[in-house]
Amino acid sequence: MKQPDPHSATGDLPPFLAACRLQPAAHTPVWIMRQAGRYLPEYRALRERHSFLEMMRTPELATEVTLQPVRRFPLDAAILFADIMTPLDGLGLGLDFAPGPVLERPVRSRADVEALRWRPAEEAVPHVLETVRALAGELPERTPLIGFAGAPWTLFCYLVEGRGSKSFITAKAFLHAEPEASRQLLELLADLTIDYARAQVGAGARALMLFDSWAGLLGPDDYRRFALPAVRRILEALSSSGVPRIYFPNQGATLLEDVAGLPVEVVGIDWRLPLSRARRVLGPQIGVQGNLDPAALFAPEAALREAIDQVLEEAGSGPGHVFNLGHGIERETDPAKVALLIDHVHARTARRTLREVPA
Ligand code: 1CP
Repeated sequence: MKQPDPHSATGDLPPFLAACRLQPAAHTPVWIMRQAGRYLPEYRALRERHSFLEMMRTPELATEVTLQPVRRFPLDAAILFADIMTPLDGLGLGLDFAPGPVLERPVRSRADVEALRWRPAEEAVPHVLETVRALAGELPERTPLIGFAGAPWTLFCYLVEGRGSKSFITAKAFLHAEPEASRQLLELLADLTIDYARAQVGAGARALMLFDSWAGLLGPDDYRRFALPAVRRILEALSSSGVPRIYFPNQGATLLEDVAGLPVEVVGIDWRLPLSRARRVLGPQIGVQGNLDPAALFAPEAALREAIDQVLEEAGSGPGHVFNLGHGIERETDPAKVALLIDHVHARTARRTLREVPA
């Protein structure tokens, strides 16, 4: 397992890791949720010849797709090309993508929960760890690899619903009809995720992100009863991993008081909540990641620059901001706008946090 970075005392950390540690960085680091994907012509070209599952399961292809955006843009981090459902491939529920996750045999009863057995990542998804090892060898030192997993509640949504949904009403109904079996399933998903995340760090991931895309479907009481304990257990278990932990409770503005109590370095904020307000709730010990509305990338250049400046202004001049979109990039986005975004953030924030140069 990786030790904490020996350069942390010298200010020589890559900007992404420095920001995650709330240390001054040479510039505000940028990466983009879903940065490897269909808005890139080189992704679409590969995707014409291979299914999404095939791309994820083949280390050469998954490595290539992870590197595509990093070659094209001066991004400050890479994110493993996989899906939140990938580690659940080993549960034998008949996982496919069309294009979102679809399960042949969703979990619909207490008996279904009790029948579930998970295997360690090294056995169930060795190809993912092989991809992480390949990437750790190929990526430049200044471009750390982010490993990731789905948070238990978000995985629960797909496992019980069996596919994507706006309301995930089957999954939410199961929480209320079978609270004990639900808790048991969330616990199992936490155990599996701890193993999967540790394995990614062991293979060379230098940060870990937990995607709780459907956190905002729960009111604060249900979030506290069901989703939060499983997230807390994962984050606590990963405290010894030596890498920064990022938690993204999507549409979680009303949950942030609870999130503020988690053992986490950075919280991802969706585009609905200004970063200054998130910072006030989270306090000075937690960094923020986000949160440009992905729709801003469709604005004319001048308006896009203004929207970026607005996010930087909201983030404030202190350390602990990782620039990102407030959710995944849209497929119709022009890659030239992504280049503009990254250059603009880098130019506007260059050394500002180190020497307080006036803008
Ligand atoms: O057909 C294709 O080309 C596949 C489309 C696709 C891609 C490119 C899917 C199916 N997943 C991915 C990759 C992916 N998914 C990454 C790779 C790294 C990156 O570049 O960011 C990551 C981190 C994810 C995470 C993911 N998958 C989340 C959490 C983030 C979020 O957007 O909230 C969720 C909810 C999923 C489920 C999923 N997988 C794929 C789709 C289209 C979806 C969403 C389905 C739905 O809306 O319910």
